[in-house]
Parts: sequence; C-alpha cells; structure tokens
Amino acid sequence: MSSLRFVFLFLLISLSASAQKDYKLWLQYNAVKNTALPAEYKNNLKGIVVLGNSETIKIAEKELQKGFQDMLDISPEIKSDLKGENNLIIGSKSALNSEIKNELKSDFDKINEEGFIIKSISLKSKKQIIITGKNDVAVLYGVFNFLRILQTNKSTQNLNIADSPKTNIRILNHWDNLDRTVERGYAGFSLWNWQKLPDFIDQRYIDYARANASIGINGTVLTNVNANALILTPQYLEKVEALANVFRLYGIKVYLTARFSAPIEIGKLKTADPKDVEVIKWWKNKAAEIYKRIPDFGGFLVKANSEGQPGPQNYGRDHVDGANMLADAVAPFGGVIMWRAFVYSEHDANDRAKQAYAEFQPYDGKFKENVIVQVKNGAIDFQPREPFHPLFGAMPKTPLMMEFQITQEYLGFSTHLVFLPKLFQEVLESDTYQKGKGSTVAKVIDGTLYPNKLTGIAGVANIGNDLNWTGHPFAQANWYGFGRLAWNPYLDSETIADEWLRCTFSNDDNFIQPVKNIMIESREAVVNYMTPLGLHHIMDTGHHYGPGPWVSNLSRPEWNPTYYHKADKNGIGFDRSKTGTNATAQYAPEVEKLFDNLETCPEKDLLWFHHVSWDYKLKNGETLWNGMALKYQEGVNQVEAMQNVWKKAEKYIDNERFHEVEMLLEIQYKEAKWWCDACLLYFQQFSGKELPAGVEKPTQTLDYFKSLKFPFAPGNG
Ligand code: GCW
Repeated sequence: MSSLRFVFLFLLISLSASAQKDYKLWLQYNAVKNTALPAEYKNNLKGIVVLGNSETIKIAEKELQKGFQDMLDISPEIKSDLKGENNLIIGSKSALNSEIKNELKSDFDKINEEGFIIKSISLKSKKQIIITGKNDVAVLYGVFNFLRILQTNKSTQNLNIADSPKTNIRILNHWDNLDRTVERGYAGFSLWNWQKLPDFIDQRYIDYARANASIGINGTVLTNVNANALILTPQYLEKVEALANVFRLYGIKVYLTARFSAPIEIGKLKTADPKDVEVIKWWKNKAAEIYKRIPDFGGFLVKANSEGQPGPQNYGRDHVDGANMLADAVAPFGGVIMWRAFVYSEHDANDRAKQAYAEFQPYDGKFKENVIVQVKNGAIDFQPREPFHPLFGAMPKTPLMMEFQITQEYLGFSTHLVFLPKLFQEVLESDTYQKGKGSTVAKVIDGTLYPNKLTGIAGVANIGNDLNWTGHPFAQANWYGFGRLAWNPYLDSETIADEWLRCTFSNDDNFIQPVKNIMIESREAVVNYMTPLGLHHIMDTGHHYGPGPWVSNLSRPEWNPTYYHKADKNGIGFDRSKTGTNATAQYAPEVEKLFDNLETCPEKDLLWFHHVSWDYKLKNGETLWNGMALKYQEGVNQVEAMQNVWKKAEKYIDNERFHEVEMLLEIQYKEAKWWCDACLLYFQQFSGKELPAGVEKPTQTLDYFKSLKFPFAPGNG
C-alpha cells in the first residue's frame, strides 16, 4: 500500500472512531484504568446470573456484557443458576427464589413499580450482588445505574441502593413534523423516517430507546404540538406501531399529538365540537383503533387554541370540554391526556404573562382524572431566565406537569454551550409558598404537595439526526440532565454535570473540575449576554436567532420585543407590580410581596417585574444603566473564560470532540459579543448615557445590527 493511501485509510478509521464517540453519548464505557478499581470490579463480577428471559431482560444482559467488555475487558460467564460466589444476579421480583425475596423484603417495600434495588448480599454465606425491581424494565434501569457506578469509578463494595422515580411520566416532546423538519430543532432532521417505516427499523430507533432507558425516560411524543392530523390515519399509525414495538422493550411508551380539528380533516365530519355526538364517537373509535395496534399507547398531547391551533373555543366550548372529551376516549385503555396551558390571546393587550393563569386556574378540579395539565416553566416562553410559572401550586385539585425546553430555541440554538439542568434546578427549587414555606415547584410536580395520582415532567427534545444527536456535544448533557431530573427533581445540577462528564469524556479530575465549572457557570453567562436583570423576549423575530430588541412592527403586540422591555427615556422593564399589570398577584402572598416590592425583588428578576429608572441604584452601588452594561460585558467575558478553560482540556479527550467544542465556543463568543453590542447600542438611545469603564466598545453600529437578516436560520416552524 502506498504510504499516502495508508495515511488516508488511517485517517478514515480514526475519524470514524471519534465520530462514534460523539454518537455514543454518555454510554462510552471507557476502559476503567486510573484507579485500583478494575481489580475490585473484576473480583466482584465473576459471573452473571440471569433470571427471566423476556426481551427486556436480554437487553439488560447484553448491556452488562458490553459494559464489562468495554470497561474491564472481561466476559463473565452467563448462568441461569446460582452457583459459586461473586455473581451479579439480575431478574425481576417474580423471577427470584424465596430466599432472595426474603432477604430483600424491606428493600422491595421501599421502591415503587419502576424502582430498582442494587445490593450486595450474602446467600448461603456467599457474596453476591443483585439488581432487581418489580418488573423487567425496572431491572434494566437498575442495570444502567449499576453500569454508571463503574463508569463514574465508584466502588462496588457494600452496595445498598433502592431508588425509584419520583414522577410517573418522564417524557420527551418531539416537535417533529411529518416532513422530518423539526420545529425549533437545531440538530438536523427528525429521527423518524416515516417514508421507510414501518418495514425499515433504523438502528437509531434502538439506540435512541437505549439512551432514554439509561436515564429513566419512559415516554415519547413523536410529533409536533403544532399537529398534523395525518399522523392519526391508518397509513401513519402502522408506522407509529412499528416504533412502539421497538421502544416498548426499553420501557418507553409512545404518545401522539392530537390535532383538535382531526375529525374534520381526516374524519370527514363537519365539526370538531367536543360536545357533538359524532365528534365524541369519532375520537372514541380513533382511540380504540390506536389501542388495537398499540395496547400500551400512552395517550395524547394537545396544544389547543394557542398560536393558531384549533381547539374547543372554536365552537364556544372551553379547555375543560376539549380535554375531558379526549380523556373519555382514551380512559377505557388507560390513556392520558396532556393538555397544554401555553395559551395567550392577541385580544388581551394587558399582559401576556398573566393569561395562562387567568384562563386555567379557574378550571381547577374540573378535569377528568386522566388529564394532566402541562405548564411551561415560566409564564412567557422558555426564556434564558423566567420566574416560575404562577400556576404551579395554584391548582391543588389538578395534576400539573412541567414542560421544560431542552432544545435551545432562546439560548443560542445548538451552537452555545449552556448547561440547562442549572436552569431546571432553579425552577424546581423555587418556593411557591402555596402551602406555606417549602412548597417548592418540585413538590408540586412529583405530587408531594397535593397528592395527585398523575405526575410528570416533559422536555422538548433537542434530538435530531445529526451524528452526535444534539448538534453540540455539550447539548447531550441537557438531554441527560433532563432525564435525571425527571427521575429525581431534587438532584443537584452539579452532581449531574459530574456524572455526565465522567460517563461522556473522562474520570480524570484535572479534566472534570474545570470543565464542570464551565458547565455550571454557562447558564448565568447566557442570561448575562442575552437578557440580564430580568429582561426577556428581546430576540429577533420568527427564527429567534440573535438580538432584536428594536422589533416593534409585528401584527400581534405581544410578539414585539418592545412590548416586553418597554425601554424609554425614564427607564426600562415591564411593570408587573401593583402599579402595573399586577401579575404579581397571581402568586401566593409571600411571593407576591417579594416580587412586588422593588426593594425585595431579586435583582435577577428586576426588569421582569418592574419598570426602573436608568439611575436606579443596584445593590452593588452601580446605576441600573451601568450595572446592565456591565452584566452584558460579564456574559461576554464568561464565554472568553470558558474558552480558556476548554483549551486546557485538549490532552484529556479525543481530538474530534475537543475541536468541535473549541469551534463552537468561538462562535458562542462572537454571538455573545453581538448580543451585548446590539442590545447596549439600542438601549443607549433611551438611557442617553456613556458605556461605563470596563465595557468594550461595540464593533459595529446599531444600524448594522438591525440590518442583519437570516432567512434560512434553522428551526423556524
Ligand atoms: O416558543 C414557542 C415556539 C413555537 C412553539 C410554541 C409552543 C411549537 O416559538 O415554535 O410551537 O412555543 O410551545 O407551542
């Protein structure tokens, strides 16, 4: 072989090897080598005893084999009986013998249907490790958790874990269209290849299910909430069934979005009125048809009477009528309706932030028991920072599920490194005070505050068919972190970052510590360079790419950034206090008081709740104008600091991912500077003040920034 050809071949092989690393997500199963642990692990894992033979148990067995092979270079013998010691036993409760069941009696009492036990036990004086749960999927969760112990280089001595998910529905919402475009998707096209389904099962479907199972996600809504009724036709249901057949083995239920006008569009009815008998019958039949194909179908997610989507109000009915009609259709089969509370009207000029609460809160207690209302984390729309949505805690008789956005519509697409679990945690920890101090959003969501049977967390997926799934290698951490928080909404985001880095890159502390710091700081950085001090919704129109605080010409007032920042000669910010729209009154009295009073309102939310003069003194003594300018600059500086830290990561990880992140950080830096310059130049027109010392001069004029157009920016539905 000529040396040139050899070099070329070598390049190809090494390229594909690192591309695979990107693809493998947090399931890298890197060789364990940097501690004394390999010996301990190998000692503890002489054989694998597999009890049960379902497809799911086989998947669990294969996963263990793969993990042991890749991480420890061992292939323990697979057995079906309990001979010898130092075995790893896997199997669900019903497959265990009475001796083991007795041994684990109190452990089984501690877990729910989906929970697992990982425990070092002694049977007939022989040491064993057991992974079990009440069903096979729970065992699979346990297996992934056990493998994570090895991945993160923790000891396997004296294991004693009993862990259960705190929410029932842990679900991804894909805003995927049938033509494979993804609304607000920045990682390529949709994974679902409808054209080739049902006969062609892409390996990606399996890998997707495996990745989700590894973090406990148990549901997926395949289609966009801006729905197309065609998905409910037999032609498409056959394809959905094929996906459900793959996902089921990994404990993942399939859900679809229901377009409210489907009875007209595909059912040839004249109306979609939820009180019309023909319409009611049509949905009942449709549900029966779906459940015949997919007996464990999860149910429907519905966006109704929101942003142009049809709904019950088209017929003079309300959200309760619509949701309950669909709930009746799926109830006989155990299905659930997730009804979205993301509503705002163009006819209400007062305050968009108040509308979902105003409309939904009075419906408390009126929904059927298989309806769960899905509420976005904040009252506007997935901004870099929003105070928690006032509906949380305010509907004691209605199950509410959280809707987070994993895809970074307003946080730099898949170009910016932003670790979202930090944002998620901030929301989950927020105290609603609805039942006194300690009534956190997490407690509303997991059913501790009000005992609701249904609980859940949804995340708008950031997944597409890009080689690395999520566009940015670090956006994988947001998928991972979402899953971990859906399982346990009380987890600390720092713990999640630590786990993810170890599983994805390396266990070397010299790598972990600084890079974890980048992740933890990244959320505050994006707030600083986009929307500091409570600013919100000042992005450009339609695609939402880049700054557009000057936009004021859109047909609906509440689509204009000027509606939100209200900058004028006197100051800036949206007065939602008593002197303004009184949106603060939608919170419990303690929270209302906190936000309402300029003195006590957290500065991070200042301009969300108050219109403040440019000379207002911030807590650090700076005027608002200077403080705001310095915050913008701080955001830019933070990205620069992230770049410097990342440079030092080169020697710890593979070239490909290192360079990808390096290039992306460079773009992030440029875009942070763009946000900073454009916003400060624009707001300066109102403040009439100089930029304070420490803030770099803008690189372009305001007119230049205003002239930028991006007709093909991705994700624009
Ligand atoms: O944030 C807005 C998005 C829309 C989205 C809508 C929603 C799916 O810009 O693209 O539509 O929210 O959540 O329904």
